[in-house]
Amino acid sequence: MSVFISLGSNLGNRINYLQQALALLERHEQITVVAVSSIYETAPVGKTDQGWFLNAVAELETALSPWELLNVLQLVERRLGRRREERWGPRTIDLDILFYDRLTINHPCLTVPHPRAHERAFVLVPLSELAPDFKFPGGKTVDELLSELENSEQKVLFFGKLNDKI
Ligand code: A4P
Ligand code: MG
Repeated sequence: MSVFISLGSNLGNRINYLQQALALLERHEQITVVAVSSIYETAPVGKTDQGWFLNAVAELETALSPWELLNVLQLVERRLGRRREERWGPRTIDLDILFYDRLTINHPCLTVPHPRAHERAFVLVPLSELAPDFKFPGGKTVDELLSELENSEQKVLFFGKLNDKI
């Protein structure tokens, strides 16, 4: 299955956390990292009194079910020192499933497609590098949603390519 995930970090050595998360996913027998976007430095959304994030999006190919994949993402988060304290608070690494093929899941513990992805520049900007024409459930493409956000206040600055930073 083709899967898109988002990666975010705003604590400690942020670039290192993104890189380590991808390395751990790549090491999993049933996960292949197909593509990784550039990294963007982004102003915090939701809870705004915290440090800026580094965000990226990756495309995975996996035979794992969505629930198995969620489990692996949470294991990786824990290995990288993620502590679940406050919702939307600072974190070493946050790994979210954006899309799992064309599947829709509505469960309190797993909502796919990610319910807030379409309104978040920190997701749409990196996603548009990998899949600009990918259609969201409402029928709009990544680039269409992005152009609707043009006048929003969300700050997303190009930070660099992962390979140039490590
Ligand atoms: N969960 C449900 N659906 C999913 C999914 N598609 N992928 C559940 C992953 N997890 C999913 O997540 C809480 C629960 O969501 C999990 O137990 C899982 O079962 P969490 O990672 O513990 O908590 P969280 O990340 O604080 O909450 P949430 O709701 O995932 O937050 P958001 O909406 O993802 O926001 N600003 C910038 N600039 N960059 C960011 O990366 N991230 C957030 C987190 C807020 N502001 C940000 C950023
Ligand atoms: Mg999360």
